[in-house]
Amino acid sequence: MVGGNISSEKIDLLIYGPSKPIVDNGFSDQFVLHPFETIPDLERLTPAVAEKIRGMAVTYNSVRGDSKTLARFPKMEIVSSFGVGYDHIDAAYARDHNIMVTNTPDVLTEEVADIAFGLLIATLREFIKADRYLRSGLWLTQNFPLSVGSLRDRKVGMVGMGRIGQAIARRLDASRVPVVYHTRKPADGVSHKHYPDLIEMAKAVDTLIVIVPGGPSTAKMINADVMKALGPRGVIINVARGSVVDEQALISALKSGTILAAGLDVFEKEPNVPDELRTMQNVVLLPHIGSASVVTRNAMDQLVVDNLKAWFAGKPPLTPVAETPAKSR
Ligand code: NAP
Ligand code: 8YV
Repeated sequence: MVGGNISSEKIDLLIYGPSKPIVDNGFSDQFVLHPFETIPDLERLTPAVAEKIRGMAVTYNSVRGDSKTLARFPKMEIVSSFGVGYDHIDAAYARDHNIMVTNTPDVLTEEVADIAFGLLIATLREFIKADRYLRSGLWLTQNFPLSVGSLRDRKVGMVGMGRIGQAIARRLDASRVPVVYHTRKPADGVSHKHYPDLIEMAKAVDTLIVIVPGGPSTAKMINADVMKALGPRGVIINVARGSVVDEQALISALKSGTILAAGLDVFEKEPNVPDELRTMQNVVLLPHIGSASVVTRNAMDQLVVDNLKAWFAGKPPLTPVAETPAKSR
């Protein structure tokens, strides 16, 4: 089925999260926008306004569409969320309460794959250490030591082989790096070897690139046993969610030499990153920048707007999440 009824009545939207020009300026005067930037801000929302809200744009995952939040809006029809990952939205609650949820897939796929591939090379070839070495003047005294890591002798196990996983695999294929993958079921149209068992795959490779959704089904799936199976040449690249890797187990494994190195774009309690990680030399740390270019973030913001506009024009949403397919309403 399709979106909300079209009428001359004004449509009240909650804009929840940081202000974004594309969102703030993206709606005609048929819409009334109610901006609330932070979780404490939302506490100031009056029941009289909450009663009128029919749609919600979640502009960043620093705010949450959990069941308690969604329950405040009796007339809510659609939550249009920023980001392909939507572990900050209670999609099961939304489904059970006839609320459509949309996300922003595809428009960020290649950008995130670039970051994953770049992070892998930066970790193996020690870009950050080499940059610091040059700046400190040490190159004047001797050459930078050869990197232990190289893409040339690696075999990569992808944890997740969806849109972004496949885009990363394409980059690895072009670089002649052998790739296998673990998911719950084999991915359609993917010719790489599938491992239904993560530990078995970790034993067979020396590098893991993690790109699965967050949430309960993947929580801490990269645990101490997986790290042990990966072994002392092991490298872990996490561009998925911090929740997917057991951060304490990772710190121990990096310290003890159970694995060699890690490249991380995401962390358990962002933006807080444990001091132990921040002081380690065998990690490359990025502040969750997988999709963070102007061009890609603009495309994501636009899709947040376009999903709401399609819905309130009586059309199917452009990118509904799996829990609330367009036909479910
Ligand atoms: P997608 O197309 O839905 O792919 C998800 C992949 O994960 C599928 O291959 C899926 O296969 C697999 N998967 C899901 N649950 C699993 C489980 N319990 N065990 C093993 N494999 C599982 O999603 P996408 O567009 O590639 O995005 C993936 C995730 O990347 C997002 O959800 C988000 O968390 C993260 N992300 C991060 C950034 C960043 O800035 N760092 C940017 C964008 C996205 P099966 O269903 O067969 O298991
Ligand atoms: C965003 C992401 O930075 O799309 C995702 O799942 O992790 C990133 O693109 C994040 O969603 C910010 O809200």
